[in-house]
Amino acid sequence: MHFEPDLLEKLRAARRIAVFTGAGVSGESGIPTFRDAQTGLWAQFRAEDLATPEAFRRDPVTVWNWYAWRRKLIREVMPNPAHLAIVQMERLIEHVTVITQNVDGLHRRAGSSDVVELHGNIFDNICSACRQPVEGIADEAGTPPTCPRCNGLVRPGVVWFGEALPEAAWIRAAEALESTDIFFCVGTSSLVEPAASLPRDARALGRTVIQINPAPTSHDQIAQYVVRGKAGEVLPALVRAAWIHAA
Ligand code: BV8
Ligand code: ZN
Repeated sequence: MHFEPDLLEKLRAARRIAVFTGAGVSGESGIPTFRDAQTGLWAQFRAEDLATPEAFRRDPVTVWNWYAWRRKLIREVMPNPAHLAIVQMERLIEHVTVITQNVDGLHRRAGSSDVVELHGNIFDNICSACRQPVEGIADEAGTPPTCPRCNGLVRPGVVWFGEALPEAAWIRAAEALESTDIFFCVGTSSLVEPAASLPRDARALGRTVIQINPAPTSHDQIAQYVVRGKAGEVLPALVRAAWIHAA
């Protein structure tokens, strides 16, 4: 895989790197992306129609079971070479911040030490009524458990469409943009706001923006570099070309 020499130069000179990731980074672990058609039982649903407070209010059992199916799938897969290449970067430069839209927790499982989960984590549970975290839930399929404090229905601790992103996560993402030299945009269709504004903000701050995606996206023109390919192939090759073979 060939990379532009000045891209490799910029990576070698970088002290701090931010890696903004979407569902495409977990694709090679076997987790379907949102743009992929849902499979099996869930084929007739669209993620956007299930990942909403209204869907949970209307049909809590179906929404709870969709998450139980996803949680089971995620437990059975492993981080892939894309996640691992990002961990390897941490050992080669001063600091790497992962800003992820993914709720699957695979960056942390791979070993990334600074992960901002913009849309929460699918294994967290909160009460849909009092919003308190609920620990120790057996989160298999069935009906949603009830909150020990107020008896409200328990729901996954993720950000649904129409809900605000966690303030703390948004602040950490903005801080990462302030201090980073390089901003990778990997495996995201950049359709979901406000996360999709981050690559634009990074470019406006004068950061080097590198887009990695096998398909064109609306953010290609924001990036100084667009690498067409799979994250699990491009990221390991880029780490080797920039830092390993350079030595
Ligand atoms: C908010 C958690 C306001 C849940 C998620 C109309 C226009 C514009 C915006 C809106 C609108 N109507 C509503 C909105 C706002 C809405 C939004 O953006 N909607 C979109 C659909 C238009 N946003 C929200 O509602 C947000 N909240 O705005 O609140 C507010 C403010 C204050 C106070 C109150 C309210 C909340 C958004 C968060 C939603 N939750 N996830 C769960 O997971 O169950 S988002 C969910 O979808 C994922 O987390 C992910 O972020 C997103 C999908 O995006 P991607 O990650 O990019 O994945 P996708 O499948 O789209 O693309 C995959 C990419 O990978 C592709 O490009 C593909 O080519 C590439 N790829 C494939 N294979 C590979 C690969 N790349 C590399 N390697 C490979 N091997
Ligand atoms: Zn409660």
